[in-house]
Amino acid sequence: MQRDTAIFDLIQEELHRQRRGLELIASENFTSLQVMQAMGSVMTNKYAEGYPGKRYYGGCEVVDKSEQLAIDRLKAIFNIEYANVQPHSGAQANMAVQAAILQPGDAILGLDLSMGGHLTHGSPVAFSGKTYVAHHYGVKKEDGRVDYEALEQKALEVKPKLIICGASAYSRDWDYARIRAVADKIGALVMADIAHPAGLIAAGLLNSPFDHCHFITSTTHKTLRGPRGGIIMMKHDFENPWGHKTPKGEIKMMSNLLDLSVFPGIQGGPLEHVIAAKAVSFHEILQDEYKVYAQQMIKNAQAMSQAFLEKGYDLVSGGTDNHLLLIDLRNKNISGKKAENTLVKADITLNKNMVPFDDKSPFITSGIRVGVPAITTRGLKENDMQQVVNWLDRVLMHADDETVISTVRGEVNEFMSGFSMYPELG
Ligand code: DSN
Repeated sequence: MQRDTAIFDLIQEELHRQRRGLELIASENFTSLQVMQAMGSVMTNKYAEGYPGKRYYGGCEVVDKSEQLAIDRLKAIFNIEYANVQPHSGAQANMAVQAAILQPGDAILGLDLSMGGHLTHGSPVAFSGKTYVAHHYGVKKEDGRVDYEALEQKALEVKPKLIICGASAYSRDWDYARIRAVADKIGALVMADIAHPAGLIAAGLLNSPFDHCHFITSTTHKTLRGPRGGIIMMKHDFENPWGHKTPKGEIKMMSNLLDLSVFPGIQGGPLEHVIAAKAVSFHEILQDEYKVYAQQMIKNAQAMSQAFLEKGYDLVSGGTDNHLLLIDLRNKNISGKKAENTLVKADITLNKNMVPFDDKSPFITSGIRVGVPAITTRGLKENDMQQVVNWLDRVLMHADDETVISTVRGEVNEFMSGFSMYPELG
């Protein structure tokens, strides 16, 4: 068959784009070569609907072992009893948990999207907001931190069956115990979506939700540095307090409900090539080097935060506990959209982001989100963060000056050429 040069040329082009730029999108990372090799393997050819040992197809004896390894390694990372590694994405993981325990029209309570929350936590444009009656809590205007008192008041008022914590643009740690205490008052269950900080939690650098939240979901491609995908976890299995009837009778245990909710509830054949790659990344997380990486993410985020503050940038909540910063650009007279579009011309990628109490639309935004997982993987250290912030500042303060932008781009490219990336790929 004729080689598809069009796509392979584009893959090469993307490799060069990734190599030469400063990647500051907080939800992106660079996997190891062996993670990519597992993903681009013959595992992609296999149909394996079902779970290890209970499949609807023959020939699953090998993928059974691979999927079981992924499950066992994930359980070892977080010291938990239950893991499902089949969700194709974080959105699918969240959908599966909600579909397992809720009925259409049930009330849920999650962090408002405009305050750092996620679409799958009850946004009206997503399945969660369309299927369930979604209520939201927010952050406090004075310090940008989750308003736990308002959360409690709202929970007592609307009595959600599920409280969701976790965010995609929140730079502070969570008080999971406090949220569980609220949930217990009203008999609600709690789901923590740790897609962003999962790697820092795995390394023991942030509060752990596992003792407090009934369900924990995550993606595998952000701070966990694995392939693109989702996972669902529970520290302990337990009986569904609301019972659950299926055509085959009542199902009591949450582990069964969650498995059934992923397949056949919302997905068909699992992506066994991605699951194999998840297993490889979980193996990497269990090594000592991963902890060093996670610690470096924190050091880099702290150093970056300090450098931005010294230049007068307005960080939401005044700083960070994790791997990202949310910056309100209103005092710098540039919108998030213009910042994103200008920085990309200097080979610096990040995303525009609404900030709490934003007066601009999600297409414009007043802020940007800056993350360190990818540059930390490249090998940048805390001493490099001042230079990174200097480049961002120069571009943002000269957003209409093509000479400045192209000079910064040259400096960024030259600097990043000193951090080798996938040398095996030529
Ligand atoms: N899109 C992810 C992020 O950028 O945080 C969340 O789904």
